[in-house]
Amino acid sequence: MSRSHSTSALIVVDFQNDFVNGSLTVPNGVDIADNLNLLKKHKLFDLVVLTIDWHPHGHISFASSHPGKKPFESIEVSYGTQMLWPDHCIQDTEGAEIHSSMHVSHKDIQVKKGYNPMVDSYSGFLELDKKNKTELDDILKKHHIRDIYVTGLAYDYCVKYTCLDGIAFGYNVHLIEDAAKGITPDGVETATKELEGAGVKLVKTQQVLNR
Ligand code: VGL
Ligand code: ZN
Repeated sequence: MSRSHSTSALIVVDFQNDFVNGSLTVPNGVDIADNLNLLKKHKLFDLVVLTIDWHPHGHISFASSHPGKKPFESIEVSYGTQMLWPDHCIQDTEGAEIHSSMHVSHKDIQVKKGYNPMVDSYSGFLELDKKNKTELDDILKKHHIRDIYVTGLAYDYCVKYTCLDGIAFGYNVHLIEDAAKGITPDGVETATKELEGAGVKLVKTQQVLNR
């Protein structure tokens, strides 16, 4: 942030129509829009990155791609267990657009993920098979970012994996807990323990704004 020594980035994960109010709605997800807008408005961050879940039709994570399978069942794939989802965030559809409750600046950098038909990508950094990186790490490195502040949807999936990979890639990771929402309460509870164990710092929007 501007008042601290190290350069920092705000990362907003997957604040897209299908997660806010669409085929894979995260309960109360829309409620974080106010905090996201506050965090963005105060120009506290050197960089704002918006990750975009960006799936082709027939994506491996869609239940509809696996005959006989239903959303929220899981299957075994080459890289482990894959949870199956309703079709969501299909490239160039309205469901993949950023939800209009969040203000988007022309300076915000958008990073797409999940475009590989055969591999899902929860993390903004790395696909689930841990082979292919997105552009995120290179963008952060280019801007000499050391601290990342992660927000968005869903806490128990893409936010969690982005935080864990952030640690693995060597960043100081802060999760702004009142600027993220999860798919299930149990998922959020388990994720929180895992994230704290991994060294992710949990903070609140007001603490960040007052820094
Ligand atoms: C997400 C499930 C499937 C997320 C993305 O953004 O958390 N969850 N694709
Ligand atoms: Zn997805």
